[in-house]
Amino acid sequence: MFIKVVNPNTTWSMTATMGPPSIESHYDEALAVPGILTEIEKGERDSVDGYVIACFGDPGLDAARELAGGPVVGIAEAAMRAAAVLGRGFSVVTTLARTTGRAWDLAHRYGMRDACRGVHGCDLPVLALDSDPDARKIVTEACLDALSEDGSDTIVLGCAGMADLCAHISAEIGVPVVDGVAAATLTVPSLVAMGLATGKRGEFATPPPKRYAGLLDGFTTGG
Ligand code: 2AL
Repeated sequence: MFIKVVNPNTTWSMTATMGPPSIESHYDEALAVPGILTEIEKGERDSVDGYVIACFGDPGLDAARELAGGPVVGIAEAAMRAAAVLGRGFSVVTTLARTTGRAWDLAHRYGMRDACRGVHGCDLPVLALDSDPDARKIVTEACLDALSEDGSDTIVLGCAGMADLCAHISAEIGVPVVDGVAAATLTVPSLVAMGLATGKRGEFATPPPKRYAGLLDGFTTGG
């Protein structure tokens, strides 16, 4: 089984050549999508069985589902669905407050509006998760504040860059802490093992053949 984890920001990616260094605005998200779709296209040629989109805004998820034969799972969707079976309510703790609107949009989209009790920014830019020596402490405190403010049962970490903080935070705060990268990278092989993939008879069918020009020349579909 061959699962491809697409990291939409070029900072943590070993392969992407096109994309923003971090994703923390709608502009960043939009600019991340061409690089993601390029990686999915390449993955289809390499017979990849399924994909993870490893950015919490789940950028390009629907388009990736149209292109890929196998299942595609975003880390926000995987994390929210996992958290929803671990308790009645969860809180999302993410990077900058400006990204909370997108997380709420996704909670609505995934039918998680009731389970999602709050979305909290902790004023850390994505790249500061790596470089700020206080990052772990700041995120842990934001998780504790979120739990008491929202009365939630679990925490969802709202950035791929928080993955390596998960075990520590979980030990510190004593509630389940869901890292979407782990949730999605374990969900995709489960779906593949069950022989399941995106339903292709309607909305997620392969995009119709179309010639794209200019900047989008490389995205022409249908040979
Ligand atoms: C993210 C993420 O997961 N990766 C990235 O670059 N930005 N999400 C976020 N809310 O900051």
